[in-house]
Amino acid sequence: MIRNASLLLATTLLVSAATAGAQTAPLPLVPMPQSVTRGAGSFTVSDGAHVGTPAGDAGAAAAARLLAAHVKTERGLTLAPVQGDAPIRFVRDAGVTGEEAYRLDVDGRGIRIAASGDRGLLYGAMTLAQLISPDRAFGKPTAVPALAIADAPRFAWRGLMIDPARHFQPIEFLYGIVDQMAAVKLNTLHLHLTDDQGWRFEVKRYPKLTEIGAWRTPPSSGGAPGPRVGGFYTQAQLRGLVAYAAARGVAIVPEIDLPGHAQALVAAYPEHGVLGDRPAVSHDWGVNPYLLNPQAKSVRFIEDILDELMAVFPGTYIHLGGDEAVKDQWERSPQVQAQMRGLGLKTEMQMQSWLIDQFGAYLAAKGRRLIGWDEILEGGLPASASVMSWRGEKGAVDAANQGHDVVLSPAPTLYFDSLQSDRGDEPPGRLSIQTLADVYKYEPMPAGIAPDKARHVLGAQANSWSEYLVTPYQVQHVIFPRAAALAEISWSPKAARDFTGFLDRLQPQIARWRRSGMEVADSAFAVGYTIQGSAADALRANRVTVALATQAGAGTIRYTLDGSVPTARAHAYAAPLSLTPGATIRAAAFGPDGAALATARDFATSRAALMTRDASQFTACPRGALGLRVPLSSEATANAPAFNANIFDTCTAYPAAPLSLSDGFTVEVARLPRHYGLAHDITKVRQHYNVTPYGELVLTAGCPVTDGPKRPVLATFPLPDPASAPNRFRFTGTLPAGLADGDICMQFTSPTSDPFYAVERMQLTERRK
Ligand code: TNX
Repeated sequence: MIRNASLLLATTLLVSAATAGAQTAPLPLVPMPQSVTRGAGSFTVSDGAHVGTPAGDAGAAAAARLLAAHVKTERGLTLAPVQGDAPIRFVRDAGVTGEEAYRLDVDGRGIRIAASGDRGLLYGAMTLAQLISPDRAFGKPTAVPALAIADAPRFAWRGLMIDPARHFQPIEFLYGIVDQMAAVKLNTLHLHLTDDQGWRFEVKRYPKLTEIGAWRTPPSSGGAPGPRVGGFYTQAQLRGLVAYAAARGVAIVPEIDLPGHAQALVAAYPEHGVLGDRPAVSHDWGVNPYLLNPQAKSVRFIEDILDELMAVFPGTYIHLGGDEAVKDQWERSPQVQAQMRGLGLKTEMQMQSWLIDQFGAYLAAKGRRLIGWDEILEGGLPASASVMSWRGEKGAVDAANQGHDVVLSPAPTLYFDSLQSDRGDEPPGRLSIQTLADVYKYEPMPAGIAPDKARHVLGAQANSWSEYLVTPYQVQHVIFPRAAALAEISWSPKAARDFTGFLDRLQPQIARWRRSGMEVADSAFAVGYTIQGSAADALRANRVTVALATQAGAGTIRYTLDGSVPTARAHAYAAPLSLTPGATIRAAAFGPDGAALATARDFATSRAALMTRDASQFTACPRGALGLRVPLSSEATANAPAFNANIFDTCTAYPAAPLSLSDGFTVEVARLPRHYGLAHDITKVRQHYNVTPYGELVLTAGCPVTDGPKRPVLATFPLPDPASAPNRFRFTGTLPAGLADGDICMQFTSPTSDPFYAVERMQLTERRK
């Protein structure tokens, strides 16, 4: 009896705690709405629930269908859109002002989404889809807590750029991106449709743009040409995409990049190039010299292309690039120089400005607006042109203060080709690491814009440049989950920013993305390992102390030492683990609901492992040099192997190596294609003295650059003939006794032409006592 009473009491306490929890638990919403008021009670949404829309309201019906589609995929519940009234209903309300604004009210009797605009109804639907899919009870009814949401975006341009020019992606991939942009209220998809490496937009009047310009033949790893790669979108395909995106509130901004990044165009139509030669479609990343000719017939050629582009893309903005156009070809062309004199232009920058003006005026006459990368500011800009600022924020500040509309898209923070962690399992990209937190911290309204000019800041955009993103998997990996941070900084009020709260709200969104088939990086939540003190000390003491942490600092870390996969019941990590070298630590972070936030990662503590370092653990020499994390070849589709490399000085260092304990080593080396257009930066590439024809790998104790010029050479290995050697090989050598612990510098002295080399891994062998 007494036992029963206490059981009853315990149950009552549990229930009331759970109810209180439901009212205060963070709502699973990303981006955070402008205002949320919680109420009492809830409304339960079950399988088969009706969703009503006003008779004859096509926009509301579309929003209801989208709601049903998301809830089906993300929560396993089938909702039934109907005309007329229902407990869940969409209504038009002229009092909710703003095309993207909506109100969402939930009480015990039902759910009401109200908006004046189609996009408002749509965003209300996306918010409700998130409220319905917070937990893992797939297919089960869900109680949506009572609340009142009044929501509208902070910025009008919430953009994402996809770069199918560098690596072509199938059209279906873009459909998936549009779906997931809409889910987090991103509304602008910028398609970088042309570049040196490929032309992806079908132009009926100039078919060679895609017959020739859509395909390139990258060198294979042996140096011989590999199979051609590429592809393009037909106008019919793009029209379909535009309509699909419009129905999800997403406008597509097409980009034709000019006058630089135009090598594919010149490959197809050399008569619109500058010097008359016909290049191949480029397989060199970076900055290539081929420019569009500013002559009258080439201006008309582009206008013809723009006519076809505008017929496919009905949106206001047309992006015409303007970035990284080195002017060597214009400088060398008597014809371009004569044109400049004729126009009274003194510099090639002014020539670029003039050219952009021609197109700006052409677009304006058709009711469109030109937008370009911030370089278009340099020689003066037509008033109607808008600027996408990528070289930091200065372009945006200058442009907005001059009265131009601007979009903030600064490298490296909003460059999604920047790696999101320093993990060794991160796929290739730029080594300037921009974490989820970095994106979340970004403030799209730069200081320095006069208050009366703030309205010129249209919003923010992230760019997933795709030199190193070959597969849809890889593109998705850089976009998700950082797109959620982008969505929140561009939609939510600035005052609502709260990274910890965001991390909680992000988990359900990650689950939704995964259920929708997206690859979502777990880099921010995966456990990373740091040896405390030096590896040498650990080896000497036969005791290693390892700290475990996740980048985002979310969840409880749990680990095993017996090789089993950690579960929510595994040991909770509280303080650095002090171990006798040998075991492998396997750890993962778990959320409050006991779900793992990331796949478990391993850390081997064997003595051999403590003496091994791989590419992601090396430091650049000189430290801080521009770094890339590159695949073995430009078309490699696997995430690994990936090599951290500084293409300006192929030197890398094994930091704080336990040399005093080592008697030998193995270095694993990869030969990589040097396929970079460096333009004027070519002078920054460091050539080191080579003795043998293909150069050597020189190992020194300490780095000549940082530790003084004369460093003891530990070993020298001539590099094999690239024409016949495999592209991965290894060198082994011995080390003398008596060396002090310290950096091992690994310098390649190969000629600075193609190829170059990177170290994949270095393993030291332990000296027997
Ligand atoms: C610079 S940003 C570029 C692109 C590259 C990108 C790589 C810009 C307008 N031009 O061509 O893909 O860096 O991060």
